[in-house]
Amino acid sequence: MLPQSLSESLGKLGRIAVLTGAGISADSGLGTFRGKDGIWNKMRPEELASMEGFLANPQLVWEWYTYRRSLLAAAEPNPGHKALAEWQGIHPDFTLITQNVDGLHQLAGSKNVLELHGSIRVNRCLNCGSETENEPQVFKDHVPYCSCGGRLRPGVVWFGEMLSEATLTSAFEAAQTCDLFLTIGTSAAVYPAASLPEIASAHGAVTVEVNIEETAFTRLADFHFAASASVAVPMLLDAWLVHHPLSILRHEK
Ligand code: BV8
Ligand code: ZN
Repeated sequence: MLPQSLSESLGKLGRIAVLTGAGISADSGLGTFRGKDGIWNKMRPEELASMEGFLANPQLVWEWYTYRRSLLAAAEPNPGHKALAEWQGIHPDFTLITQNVDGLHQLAGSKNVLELHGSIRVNRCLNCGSETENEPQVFKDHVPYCSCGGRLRPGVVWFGEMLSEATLTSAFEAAQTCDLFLTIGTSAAVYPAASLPEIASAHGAVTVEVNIEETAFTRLADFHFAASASVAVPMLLDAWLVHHPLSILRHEK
């Protein structure tokens, strides 16, 4: 049951912005990066998620992304992803920003998702810049190549790389103008994504953090929901619906 104060404030809040991280996909079977059994405990981010690491060992980096893509094949959106898609479907002023590259929000039905760190499903050519989601046809030493002869890299944002300016501008705008900011399943460790809940908090939005652990943002959050995203997010949607006449639009489960 949500605290009465949260439930009441949910009812008054018009503009909603949401930031998600790897934690929302944990219940879909995909690993997280930090925390007790995170990927970065076993491997160094600089080696696997940076251009330097890629140029030094493209085979290793492609092996890692190919492995993560194989996990995606078996991954389904969970109730956390689905509740966010439903919320957006009945409330127009709803911006979903994600650090995830897994595409599960889109699979759940979310629209206009702001993918701050790109998409693991995309291959980008280092030579001609073309982007495709198709299976590469040409490989040399286990590294895929573009039809133009250039080397391919995953279409994600690595450490030390700039994020898409348009995507980041939209994300900052949502954080600066929202009434309610939900930060879900992120350790709030990576910038500039981690600055978004800080910006929302600074301009007076109600901030709700959903995370099984405390994070660098917890001390700033108005509410910390210590539960799995696949349980907590549907509960937040239910609480919000109680105050919104739109609930008649909600299709029966
Ligand atoms: C940039 C590639 C300009 C894609 C990733 C010093 C200070 C501040 C910033 C910096 C600094 N030094 C360098 C920087 C900038 C750097 C940065 O922030 N570094 C950090 C580590 C200090 N940022 C950048 O480089 C960015 N670019 O700033 O450009 C620039 C350029 C040069 C120099 C300076 C600035 C680019 C950042 C993007 C990096 N790319 N990965 C991929 O392969 O996925 S980062 C990686 O971390 C992923 O992308 C991931 O999205 C991101 C964030 O991780 P989270 O999603 O939060 O996941 P995490 O595992 O950490 O946390 C999961 C959480 O879920 C946990 O809290 C856990 O408790 C919780 N959880 C688990 N299960 C559940 C759950 N919660 C709810 N329910 C559950 N069931
Ligand atoms: Zn090319």
